[in-house]
Amino acid sequence: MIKKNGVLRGILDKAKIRRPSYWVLLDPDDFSPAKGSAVARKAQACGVDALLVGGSLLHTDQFPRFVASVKKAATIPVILFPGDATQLSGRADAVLFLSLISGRNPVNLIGEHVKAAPLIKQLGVEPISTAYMLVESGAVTSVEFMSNTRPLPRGKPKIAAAHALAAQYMGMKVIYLEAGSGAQHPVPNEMISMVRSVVDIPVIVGGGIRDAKTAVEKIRAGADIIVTGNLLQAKDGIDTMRSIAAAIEQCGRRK
Ligand code: 1GP
Repeated sequence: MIKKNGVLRGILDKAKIRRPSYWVLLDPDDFSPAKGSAVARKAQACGVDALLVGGSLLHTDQFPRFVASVKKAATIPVILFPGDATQLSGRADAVLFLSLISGRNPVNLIGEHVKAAPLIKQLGVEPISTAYMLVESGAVTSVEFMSNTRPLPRGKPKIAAAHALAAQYMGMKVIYLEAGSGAQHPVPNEMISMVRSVVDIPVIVGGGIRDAKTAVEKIRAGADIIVTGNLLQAKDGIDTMRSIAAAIEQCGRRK
């Protein structure tokens, strides 16, 4: 049973004892609501700790139904990962209240938030203030294009660390280092380490992670939570997800 407004507490408690987690992103454009239940069940059976739902640009009009069917099938937290203020549902346990702090586009820094806030209150979903930082990853990603922002240069970890520290000082609760879905290169280890060394809040890392070895590297560099998305649809994706979950669990036990 997931405690009402208890998702952030759970994330902070795990991070405090350096127990890493594995989250999987479900894009509602990739599956029908009915298929969403099946996929959620499969992911949970792999040992995934939470499910994210959302996308930079959605074509489907089935978002609320998709969230409802994922929530019905899963006992792990279902967390919204919205590309904009239209991607909300009262059925989820929490919503990453994302401010795209790597960019300078006011729409993604505060604009969508003003539209979303009253709805989030009405829906009763737990908002988790998240410093979302897009990192250069080899090619233009959907987030980069849709947000009309420039990602952080991957060879400049100090710039990333300064952003993360500013976010912590502004009161944000988690950092999300994002290479973008389908990224050619994941977020560099050096950048994760430098961000980790300046902030006390949990660090989520996603984009372009396709195997357990890479996931473990990111955890060792300082990530608290690893996110994969596309893997779900890859050949052998479920097996890979199972091995990532096991490797991440193992990292936690060694600490
Ligand atoms: C979530 O964007 C990621 O942060 C998901 O990326 O689809 O490349 O795993 P992938």
